[in-house]
Amino acid sequence: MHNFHSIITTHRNTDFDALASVAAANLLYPDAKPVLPRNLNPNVKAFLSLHKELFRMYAPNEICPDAVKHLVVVDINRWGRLEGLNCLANRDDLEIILWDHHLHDTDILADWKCQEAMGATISLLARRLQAEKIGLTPIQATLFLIGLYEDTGHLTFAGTRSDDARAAAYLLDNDADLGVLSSFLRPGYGAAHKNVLFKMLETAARITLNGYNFSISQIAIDGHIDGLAMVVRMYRELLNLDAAFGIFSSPKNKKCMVIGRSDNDGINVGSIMRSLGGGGHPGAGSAMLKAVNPDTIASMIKALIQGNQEASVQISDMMSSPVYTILPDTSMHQVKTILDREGYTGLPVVDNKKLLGVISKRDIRKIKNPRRLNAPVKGFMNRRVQTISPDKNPSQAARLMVKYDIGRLPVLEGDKLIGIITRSDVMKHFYHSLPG
Ligand SMILES: [Mn+2]
Repeated sequence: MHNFHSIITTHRNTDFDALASVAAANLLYPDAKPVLPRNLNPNVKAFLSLHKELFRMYAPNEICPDAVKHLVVVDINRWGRLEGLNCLANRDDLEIILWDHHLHDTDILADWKCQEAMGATISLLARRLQAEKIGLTPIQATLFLIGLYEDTGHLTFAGTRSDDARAAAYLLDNDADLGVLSSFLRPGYGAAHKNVLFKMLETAARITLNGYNFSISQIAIDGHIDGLAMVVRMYRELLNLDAAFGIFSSPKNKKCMVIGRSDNDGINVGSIMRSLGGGGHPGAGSAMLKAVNPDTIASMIKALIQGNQEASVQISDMMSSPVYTILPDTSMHQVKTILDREGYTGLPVVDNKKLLGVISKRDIRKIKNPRRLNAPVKGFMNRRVQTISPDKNPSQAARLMVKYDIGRLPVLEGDKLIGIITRSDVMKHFYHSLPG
């Protein structure tokens, strides 16, 4: 038993961001001793067994909690996720410092904290290390970059911030080793993983809801299998789904492990998992449920995705309205004049608010005989028009535009034209910071 006065700790199921943050905090608070939960992610365990001498860590049962007066918590903000230290929650003589990139559900009330929306906690700590000009060894820089890349999906997840990229640059400047990094970020794919993946491929149905394609696989497993998150990610990539969810039930201990991976802004796995009592980021998350039927969990996920969607942007919020339209008897000559004058590439043809077709500049260019320009537009317009309804979302509009190679979609309520949505409206939505 050690009577440490000052300790640094992090969450159970310790991932690389958590381990890296503990090691980085140790550079900022050299008097504090790192205390690591015994429950580690498998690749973290592999890393530590290889680097045992370099990162001296203590287990919670090796220290005496009563002696602790100064606590540094990294990459987590809830007492319940710490190991063996819950008894510290009610102490009022404890000074607490918190470093975390999770903003929700905080119940560790810190005396000082750095809690910011960031792709990884290690980026917050790296920013401070850089500012304080504290030197890093290549091994430290490598570990920190592994944590950063794991939590940000190599800087691609939606929660990634510019400070994450700056931290990555700083760690590369300090000789982070990309070879070592990729060997730890690509965990082993073994027979157990193959079995689970094949079961998922055999059983899971593709679900389409509000224009999103996702799947919910329900797989019974025998005991605990490490690395299921990797299998869910592989499955999502193989089937090119917006999101994939795995409900892994272990009938023996009546527990369900739920793991989600998403590649689409519209399906926020982190918020879905928080609703299920777990946590995570927009692109990745998990939850552990006890004594809940897997079918119930599957319908909860579906309901959450549906609910998520209803709250998000609809076509009616971003369409242009009213729409410049022309009547079916307008001559092609007039149509050409209007298109040139207004700078449109196409116009809907409408009679009494009812959409009859669409005429585009391309259609006019195809006319070789100039005398035909006197004929009405109804003989030239395209009557098979792709349309969209106002309650759909921008992803669905984008999909139709890509699929049919069209730059605008009339928005119909029933058969009435109520607006139009263009490729640039959709682009503006996806690139939140485009002007206009
Ligand atoms: Mn993290």
